[in-house]
Amino acid sequence: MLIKNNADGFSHAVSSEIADRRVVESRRTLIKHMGTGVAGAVMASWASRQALAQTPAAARPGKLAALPGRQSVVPGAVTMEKATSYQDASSYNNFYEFGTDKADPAANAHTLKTRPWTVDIEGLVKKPGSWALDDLLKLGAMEERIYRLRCVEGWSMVIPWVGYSLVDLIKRVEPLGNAKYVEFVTLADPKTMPFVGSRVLEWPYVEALRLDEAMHPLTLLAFGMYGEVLPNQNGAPLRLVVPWKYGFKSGKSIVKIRFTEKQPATAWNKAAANEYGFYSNVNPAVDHPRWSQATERRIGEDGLFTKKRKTLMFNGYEAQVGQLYAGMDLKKLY
Ligand SMILES: Nc1nc2c(c(=O)[nH]1)N[C@H]1C(S)=C(S)[C@@H](COP(=O)(O)O)O[C@H]1N2
Ligand SMILES: [Mo]
Repeated sequence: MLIKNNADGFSHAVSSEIADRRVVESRRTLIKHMGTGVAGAVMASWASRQALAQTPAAARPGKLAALPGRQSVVPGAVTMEKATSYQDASSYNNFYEFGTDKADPAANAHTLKTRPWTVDIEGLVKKPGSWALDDLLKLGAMEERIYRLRCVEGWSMVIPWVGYSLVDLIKRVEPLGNAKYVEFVTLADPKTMPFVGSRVLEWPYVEALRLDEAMHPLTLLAFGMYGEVLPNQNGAPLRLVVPWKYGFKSGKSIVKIRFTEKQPATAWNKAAANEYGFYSNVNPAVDHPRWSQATERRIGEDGLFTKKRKTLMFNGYEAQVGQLYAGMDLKKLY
C-alpha cells in the first residue's frame, strides 16, 4: 500500500490521542492481515506504521487523492464527537448549482472541472493577484479540523476537514486599512453546473464575512475531508468552513476573494433578507421565521426514538468567537 503525503502532513511527531489510536488500529489490522511471519515483521517496520498512521481510521473512504493534515492545535478546532460517516457527508448535500435536492450534488457534480483552478484576490489589498490551486495548497500547513456543521434547515454533521486557517492567506495578501469585509465568490459555470440559470438564487453564489470573522483562526480554507481531497459535491477544490455560522455561509468551489469597505450583498440575504441575515451565527434563541432553531437533527442519528439535539449558541464555539460580537444585538443582527 502506497500512501502519498504532502510535505507538511503527519511527518511531525504524531502524539495526539486520535493519531495514536490510528496507529494501534492500523497495527491490529496489519497483524490480522499479515500474520506473524517475516513479511509481517517487514511490513510493521517504523516506516509503514508511520504511513498507516497518516490515513484516517476508515482509510481513503472516497478513493480520492490523499490529503492528510496534522491534528490542529487551534482552540476548539477538534470536537471529540463522533464524526458523521463519509457516506452521509458526501451524499446529503446542499450545492444548489447542481440541484436543490439533497441527493442532487452527489449525482450531478461529477461534471465540475476542478483543474486547472485559480482563485483571484481582488479589492482592498496590497497584493492582489491570481493564485493557482497548487500554490494555495502549499501556502499553509494542512491541518485536520473536526467541526460541527449546522445547516439553517435544522440538521447537523461532524466532519473532519483538511485545510488551513484563512488568515494565513489573508496575511499574505495584506489587506489595506480600509478593508472591512471579505467577499467569497464561487464558480457559476452553466456548462458544468446544471442549475446555474435556475431562479432559486442569484448566481454566482456569493458569501461574505466581516474581516475579523474571516481572520479568526477557526475560519477554515478547506481543501479536503476525511484525509482526502474534497469530493466535488462538498465544494472541490476549495471551500470555506465557518463552524459557528449556519452552513450556507461556507461557500463552495471558490474562485474569487474580494476585500471591500462596504458590506457585500450575499446570495441568501438577497433571496430572503428576513430569513437569512448577514451574520447568520448559529443561535438557538433566534428562530427562523418559519421554524425553530432551538434543536437539530444529527445526520446519521435518525432512529425512530432518537431525540433531537439542543442547538448550541454559536454552534458550540461561543468560547472561541463570542467576543467578536460583544455589544451587538444578535436578535437584530441575526
Ligand atoms: N456554492 C455554494 N456553496 C454552498 C451552498 C451552495 O448551494 N452553493 N450551500 C451551502 C449550504 S446551505 C450548506 S448547509 C453547506 C453544505 O456543505 P456540505 O454539503 O459540505 O455539508 O454548503 C454551503 N455552501
Ligand atoms: Mo445549509
